[in-house]
Amino acid sequence: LKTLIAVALFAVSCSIDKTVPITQNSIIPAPVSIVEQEGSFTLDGNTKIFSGANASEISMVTEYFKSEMYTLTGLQLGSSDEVGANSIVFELNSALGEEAYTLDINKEKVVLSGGSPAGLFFGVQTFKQLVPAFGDQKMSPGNQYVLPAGKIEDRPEYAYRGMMLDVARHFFPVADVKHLIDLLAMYKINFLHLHLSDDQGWRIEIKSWPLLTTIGGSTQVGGGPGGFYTQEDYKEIVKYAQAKFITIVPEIDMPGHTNSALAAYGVLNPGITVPEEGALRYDRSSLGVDGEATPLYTGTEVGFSTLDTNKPVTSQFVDDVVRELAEMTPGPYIHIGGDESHVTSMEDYIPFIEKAQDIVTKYGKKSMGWDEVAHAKLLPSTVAQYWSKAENAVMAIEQGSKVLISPAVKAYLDMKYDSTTQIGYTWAALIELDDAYNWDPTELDPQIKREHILGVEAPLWAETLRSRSDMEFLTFPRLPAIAEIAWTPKELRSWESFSLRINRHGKMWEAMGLNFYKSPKVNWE
Ligand code: TNX
Repeated sequence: LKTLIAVALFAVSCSIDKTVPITQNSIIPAPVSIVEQEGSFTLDGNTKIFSGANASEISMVTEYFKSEMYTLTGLQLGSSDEVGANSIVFELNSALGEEAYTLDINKEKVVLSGGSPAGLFFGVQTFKQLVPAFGDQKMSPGNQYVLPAGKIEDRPEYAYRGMMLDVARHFFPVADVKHLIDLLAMYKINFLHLHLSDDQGWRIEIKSWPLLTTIGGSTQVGGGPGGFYTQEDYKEIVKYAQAKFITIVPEIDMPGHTNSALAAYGVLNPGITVPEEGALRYDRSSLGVDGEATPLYTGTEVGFSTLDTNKPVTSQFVDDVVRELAEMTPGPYIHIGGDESHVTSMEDYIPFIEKAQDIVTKYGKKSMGWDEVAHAKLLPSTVAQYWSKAENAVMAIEQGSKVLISPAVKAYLDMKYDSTTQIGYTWAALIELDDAYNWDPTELDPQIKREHILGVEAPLWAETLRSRSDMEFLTFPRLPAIAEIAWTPKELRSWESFSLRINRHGKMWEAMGLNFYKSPKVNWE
């Protein structure tokens, strides 16, 4: 009889409060610590935001929170200047690390504390994932959402959690980049690296070298019209990303991967009239190794182009490009590329990289480069991006540099999921969702240790991409897997848990109309 009563009571209590305990959440990336508290918090039309003494400093986050809540639930939350029942309190707590936050949800109120506005922003991402809504609600002040009570303490494992988008092989307009930024913010990604130049296209306006974009930006892989960002466009992207606590890392790939620059300013192409004679300060006919004219390139080979590293005009070119880029980039890094310079001799490559690094320093920035740059003498502030060779990463570490971890075999978003994937490459690996999840930056090479690692970045190369929808398909659900590797300490990660949590994200992506890969490794029902 006792058991019967217990079962009956349990059934009654379940029907009253159907909230799943907070420990059974679907938060990605998984937070560092979660403890249950009794009861639940009801978010409704009367819930008020309180941001006390720091109101103006954190208004960017509270305003963002309100607009996100509106999209998610249809509720238009107001503010209050006192903490009453049914409040969400936002506060800064300098005892927490900059990107750390705590989220305390109890019956009466929610308290979100952040080490900085960035920490609060990441806490908002967590809160959003606890609201039982996918954004398809009708706006109604009567809507109610029950959140399980509990306390979350959270902070990122790595300072750099990034994605790279190749806008050179396929040009993505500003709206697509903003859309991607919105998606990255959900997973607490804080750097977006834009691969702004390659053989097939130059995508950023450089006012002192105008033909880079007018000629060099005029096509892309497959021969489409290409495109480029004006400096205003780029600043708009930077600003949009800043509002989501994402730093843009611009890359100009040099001295290889430069055919588009050479098509604009190589051996002078017959038929091209150089405009504005008065504006010309250098001999524009000679960035390349002399000999032949360099046509635009729309194929997908790599490693065939190089700047002539020995010409003074080349140094001037790098100086002008880096200066203009640094002027419109508030973030700390300029990426100088340096990969696959197969037609540059080592004796030319090394001094070129060192020179480029000096120019970046001169304009107040730190350099990033693909792992090959470790052949040069690196400054300790330079970051080497490990994509292919652990020995290069180790050479960088031995010089005192930090490494950014992007192994092609695990982190490349342009690899196919399996042999049937319609777009993408296979040269490094097939990368199923569990492959993208089941690895750790500290386990790639015994000489690459935790303290050498700045963070993790997932690059999306775009040779096989044609649209925003293609970009979404290769990025989701692998990007959340990489985001969890970068945010959540290794001992707290498990594929079994991730594969269950991702289900709810799939539902949300469906509601958003996102084109994601329904990996057979996950039960999406
Ligand atoms: C190698 S990764 C490249 C890129 C290609 C990519 C395609 C790297 C530093 N270089 O130029 O787009 O493979 O997967």
